Formats: sequence, structure tokens, C-alpha cells
Amino acid sequence: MCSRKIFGSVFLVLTVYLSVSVRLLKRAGTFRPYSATETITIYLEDVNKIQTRSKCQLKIYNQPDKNPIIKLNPHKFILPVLYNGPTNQLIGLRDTVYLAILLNRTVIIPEFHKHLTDTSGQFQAVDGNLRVDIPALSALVSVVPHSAISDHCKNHFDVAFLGQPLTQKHFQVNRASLQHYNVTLSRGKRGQRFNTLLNPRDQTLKMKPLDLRDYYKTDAKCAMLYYAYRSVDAKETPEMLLKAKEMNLTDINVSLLPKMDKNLLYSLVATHVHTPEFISNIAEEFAREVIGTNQYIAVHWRFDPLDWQRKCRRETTSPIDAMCKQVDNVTGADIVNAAIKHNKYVLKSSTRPVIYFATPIYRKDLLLSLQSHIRDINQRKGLGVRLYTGLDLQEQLNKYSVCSELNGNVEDVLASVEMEICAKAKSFMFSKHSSWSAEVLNHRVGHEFANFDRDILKATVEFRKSVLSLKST
Ligand SMILES: Nc1nc2c(ncn2[C@@H]2O[C@H](COP(=O)(O)OP(=O)(O)OP(=O)(O)O)[C@@H](O)[C@H]2O)c(=O)[nH]1
Ligand SMILES: [Mg+2]
Repeated sequence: MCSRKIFGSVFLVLTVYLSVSVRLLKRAGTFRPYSATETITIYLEDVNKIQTRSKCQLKIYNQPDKNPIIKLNPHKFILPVLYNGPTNQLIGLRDTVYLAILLNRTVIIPEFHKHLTDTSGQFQAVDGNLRVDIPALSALVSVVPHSAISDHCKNHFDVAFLGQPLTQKHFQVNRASLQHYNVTLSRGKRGQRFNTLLNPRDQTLKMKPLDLRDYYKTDAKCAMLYYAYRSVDAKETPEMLLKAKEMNLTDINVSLLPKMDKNLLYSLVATHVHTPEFISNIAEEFAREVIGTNQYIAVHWRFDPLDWQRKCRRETTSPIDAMCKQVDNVTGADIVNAAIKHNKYVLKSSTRPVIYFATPIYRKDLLLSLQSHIRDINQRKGLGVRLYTGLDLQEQLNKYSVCSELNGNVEDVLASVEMEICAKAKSFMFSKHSSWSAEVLNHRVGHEFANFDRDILKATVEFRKSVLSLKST
């Protein structure tokens, strides 16, 4: 009897002990056969993950400035719907900020989208922090994050300003890009797409600032700028950009802004809507750590078959078609020879002559062939010129693979960094009629050697002609 009691108690104690141990072990997540080495591996993996996460050296997300120079109405908003390539999207945001100042509306930071040649997903949404320096923009005007669409506008827009006349084609394009926003636009009368569509057929936003302010006056809380691209009658000019860069922001009299020269106001906006600081930092770091000097020449060759050459119709006499024919007739060797010839004094005076060559990154074939042309020319002329391209930059960006914000956006970020590399170069050879090149040239306004910048296609064609004429004599 007694021994049965003792046995029972021992059994009970053992059962309780075992079940408590099992529960504790389960909770600890280690209830499975394991060896000591496995435990260490799991532990080290976790530590590595934590360390890896904290290793991202880029400051991508920044708080907006809460105290802008131009304080806009916090109860009225404007959101642009952006189109085309990344540079056109940036211009669309500038148009919106310009309008926001005139109409006294807070700017909603839009979503951007990838270029059509981006192999990680054409037109995919890109966070505004990867394209725009939010602190710089918000130091000028009041902005709210993209989430304001749901927070303040309840996913509903009361009014749409048309950035371009609404043709059937535009409407199709616009409708597709609206899907990015998951928003509803209130429908008005039959045939009208919006409650209030503030551009009757013959009116556009291209009017004088004061007229614009009166004409587009509305109590509607949430407004959308539909097809935001060169939709206002103002633009940046080299002269005004220079003036705007030198302006003392604290001297700005906000009430006089609508009376300010429209291109100066637009240029002031343009100098605050630009690429984020982390992009600029990567460009500087690349020049320092990889190129080894900031005294390099940069070339932008925009003419790729998948995008730019879609413009080529070849049977017309338009300037673009003339360029298309020229692009077809030149070789990679002509391009590098022309770049070297145009910059021979700069390159000769440098102990480390360097050319940075920018072109859409999918053109690896061209980039690799340029490397072999440079080797050839160096051998023949004893120059020692080094060529860097997006392929080298790609390697440098690997350093930031731990930054989750960059995952899936590497090509987009790379193109922005290349732009900064070109903007900071000693001399720049641009592609005419490219917004990408034009944006670089805008950055270079006021740069010491900006007057020396030249058209690379023109220089290449001239080089080719000189070779052919030498051969024929
Ligand atoms: N990495 C890299 N990408 C480029 C380069 N040039 C063009 N691209 C790509 O092509 C896109 C073209 O830029 P857009 O902003 O559309 O400018 P654009 O095509 O020159 O000008 P538009 O004729 O107004 O469209 C860029 O955003 C990149 O995705 C380049 O030199 N380097
Ligand atoms: Mg384009």
C-alpha cells in the first residue's frame, strides 16, 4: 500500500516535471533533437541577421521638414499622377509644386514608377524617398507623405486638373497609371469623368500665374494633377536656375510669389526638387573609392535600341530621324575616340585620366566593347586612359545589398547615381534631346567647366567624318 503510494507520488512528480519541461522547451522553440553545434549555428545565424540588418549605411528615409519657407494650406491637397520616364516624373512633381504654391495646396508626395526598360519590373511603383530629397523639398513647401491619400483624402479625389488636353490616347494612359493609386474619382454628369473637371476643352494650365490662381480656385479638398508633365506655362532656364541657387530663402516674401517671374519661381522649385542625398553620397564615394579622383570626364550615350530608338521612323526629315541615322553609322570606337579627342587637354593634364561612360545598363555588350576599344587606343597612343561604366558601379552597389530599401530597385538607383556622377564630372558630353542629359546639364549650371560641355553624338559624327576623309586622301 505504502510502496504503491510512493510509486504513485514519484510517477506524478515525474509526469508533472516532464510536461512542464516539454512546455518550457516548446516555448523556447528548441523541442527537437539537436546537437550542441546546431545550437551554436542557429545562434550565430540570428546574430548575423541582426548585424546584417543594422549594417545598411544609407540613410534613405528622412523626416520631412516641419517648418517650410512656403507654408501651404494644410486642409487642401494636390497629388500629381506622373508619366513617362523617371526624369519626366521629376519634372511632373516640379509642375505640381509650382501649382501648389499658386493654388495654396499642400503637396502629397506621389509614388514614382520604374522605367519601361527596367528588368526588375517595368512601371513598378518606386517610393518617393528613392527619387526625391524629401528634406530639401519640405524645406521649401508643405508636403505630406503618400499615405495622406487614405488619411486625409479617404482614397477619394474631388477634382482633377488636367495637365494636358484630354485626348483618347492620354485618357487610356492616364487610366492605366491611376491604378497605381487605388483611388476613386467621383463621377459627375454623364460623360464627365470627375465631379469637377477643371479644364474645359480649350483651357489648359498654361496661363499666367495670377490667372491660374483665380481660374483654378476651388473649395475641393483633394485635387489631382492628371498627366503632370510640362503642364504649366513656366520652366527652368539656366539663367533663372543660377539666380534661384543664389537666393536667400529667408528673404522670400511668400505673398509676392505669384507676382514673381514665373521661370524664376519654377527654377526655385526645381532647385528643391532633386535627387536624394544618399544618391549623391554614393556617387561621391564611387569617385573616391573606385575612380580615385573627381577630375574625370563623363559621357552620356542615350541611344539604345529598346527605348530611344523607338522614336526612329527613318523616312522623315525630322531632327530626331537625322540623329537616328547618325547613331546607326557610328561605332563604339568612334564614340571613345571622339570623347578622348574632345577632352585631350583635360586628359593629358591629369595623372589619372578617367572617362565615366553612362548608358542604359542593359547595354553590357556596348560597355564591354568600349573597354576593349580603350585598351586598343591606349596601346596605340600610349595614353593610359581608364574607363569606368555602370558595370563598375553595379559592383559598388553590391556593398549596399544589405539595405532592404534598395532590394528590387537597383537599376533605378543605379541610373540616378550615374546622373550624379555625370553632374559632378569635370567635363560632360551629353545626348541632345534627352531629358536625362538635360537634367544633368541643369545640375551643372554654375559648374566651373559647364561651358566646355558638348554634344557626344555630334562629336562622334565629326570624328567619323575626319577619319573617312583621311582615308580617302
Ligand atoms: N543607368 C542608366 N540608365 C539610363 C541612362 N540613360 C537612360 N537610362 C534609362 O532610361 C531612362 C530614360 O530616362 P527618361 O527619364 O525617360 O529620359 P529620356 O528618355 O532621356 O528623355 P525623354 O525623351 O524625355 O523620355 C532612365 O531613367 C534610365 O532608366 C544612363 O546613362 N544610365
Ligand atoms: Mg524616356
